[in-house]
Amino acid sequence: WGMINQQPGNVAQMLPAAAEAPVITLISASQTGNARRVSEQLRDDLLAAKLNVNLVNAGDYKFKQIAQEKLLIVVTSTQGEGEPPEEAVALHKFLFSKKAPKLTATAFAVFSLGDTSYEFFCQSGKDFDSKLAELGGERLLERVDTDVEFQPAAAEWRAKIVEVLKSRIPAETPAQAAVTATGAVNEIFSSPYTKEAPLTATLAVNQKITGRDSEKDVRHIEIDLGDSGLRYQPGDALGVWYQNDPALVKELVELLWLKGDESVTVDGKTLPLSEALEWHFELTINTANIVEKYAQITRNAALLDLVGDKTKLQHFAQNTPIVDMVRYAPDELTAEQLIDLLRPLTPRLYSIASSQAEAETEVHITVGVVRYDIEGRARTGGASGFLADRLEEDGEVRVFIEHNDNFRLPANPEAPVIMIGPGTGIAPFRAFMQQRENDGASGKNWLFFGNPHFTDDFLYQVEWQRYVKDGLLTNIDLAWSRDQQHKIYVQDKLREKGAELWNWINEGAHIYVCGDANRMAKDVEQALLEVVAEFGGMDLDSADEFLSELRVERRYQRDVY
Ligand code: 2AM
Repeated sequence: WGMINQQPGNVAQMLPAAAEAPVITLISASQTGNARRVSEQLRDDLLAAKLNVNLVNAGDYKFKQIAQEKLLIVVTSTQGEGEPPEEAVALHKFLFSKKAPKLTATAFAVFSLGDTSYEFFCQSGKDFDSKLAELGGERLLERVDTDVEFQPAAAEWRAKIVEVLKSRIPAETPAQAAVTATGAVNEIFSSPYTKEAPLTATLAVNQKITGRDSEKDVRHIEIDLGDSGLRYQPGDALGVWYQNDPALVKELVELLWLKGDESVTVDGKTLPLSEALEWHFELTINTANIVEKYAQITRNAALLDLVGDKTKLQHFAQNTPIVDMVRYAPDELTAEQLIDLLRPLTPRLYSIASSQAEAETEVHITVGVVRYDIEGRARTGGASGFLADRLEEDGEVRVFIEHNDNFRLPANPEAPVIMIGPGTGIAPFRAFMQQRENDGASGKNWLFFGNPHFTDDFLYQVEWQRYVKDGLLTNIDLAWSRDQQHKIYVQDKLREKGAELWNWINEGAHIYVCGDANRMAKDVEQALLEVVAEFGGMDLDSADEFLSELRVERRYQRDVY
């Protein structure tokens, strides 16, 4: 490739015949579907340019052969504290391990999706980009890091990378390109409803399922899909578009000495400011970027001070909703200035808590309502507040299905299933059990659940008890963290039951973890490692490899957030 670089005019002559032209491998590493959408668009662009491309999900990618790649594109998002999306964890681990090969024959490029409200913005993209270079790969194009509004930057980057790749390989006949591509793409059954064109559904049930004395407000929400024909599978998530609280919009508008009836333009449409704020902009989550922009507009001394200190700035942004930042440093803004400051509203994804085998035209979700207090003012999460407090029965809500092939029941109905889901992490396991009951799946099932108190926080208690009674749920282990002096968590239960867990794993069990990514999922993984090490008679490094193998075999799957 080095030689070809220096003689771009001779590329066609120096390469083998078109049929053997290097295939572009396009790895899609997606958490919420956005990276997947960008990857599909890029695949279509490459096909249109008559280039031979193989689009593969990170979880399906045979990464041990990565050194054989000639042209490698990675489109990745980031989750939690700078981690790669779940499906790319094994690939990421491999590249950062001692086993990573030299990539002297590989030219690569990385496109990175992220969210500036997180401290480790786009870290996964940065990791892949720097690691591929460090291993000897040649960077074809500079990486781009994007915020939630990624589409314009993605379109620009796609156009650039297509040009770069065109200059690298001679175009093939369209037929050849198409064959390779269709073979590689596993199209999910398509639905007319998407993130951009959601289904208007209605709220059927909104029931608080935590007790009166609980510190938490968790809702069981049932949404009626009507005769839409919308289909989903256990493991999928429901995307929910929401309306910001009109009272919050009013508060914000008044603090900025605006009226709310000013005309603004959003996506080419003119509408009143208040309506734009209610439906089109993120109002609940603040970011360092927004604080910085607001500091520049207002020239507020205290805010400008923060801008000089990244840690303090991040801390302030994370703990001060936009409206409270404005209250802290009030100013007069034009409607245009306010709109420019904000990020577009994005839908929230909730793990689906029902199986269609049972819920039919309904979809159920388990929503932990975000409620907190800033200087005596009650604040609620955007989507959870909308679902719990503002959406009336039969009220309209726009939804879509986000398919998640990285969280699926075993294909084999006899395989044992281990489910670890404290808090609202219980949701997909309710769907799993409904499905397994409907399928008459004979495999054993084991649930690990935890929450603060038995009396107030045992989500779906009656259902679990019935499953135990009917023999569908073989084992249930409960960790009530605050029902005794010392904390007990699901990972403690895992350690306690280590010997039996190891037996289940040897019998081919699939392990699923759902819930909090930052603390729970990490602590649970550590406990699993220790169990594997102790009862499998391995050191921790071998246990780590064992768990990676399980991941690759789809026997260790996580849906963590
Ligand atoms: P705590 O809030 O009493 O500490 C669901 O949120 C449950 O998960 C709660 O019981 C909560 O306990 C618990 N939890 C908090 N941190 C955890 C961790 N690191 N690992 C596992 N469970 C945790």
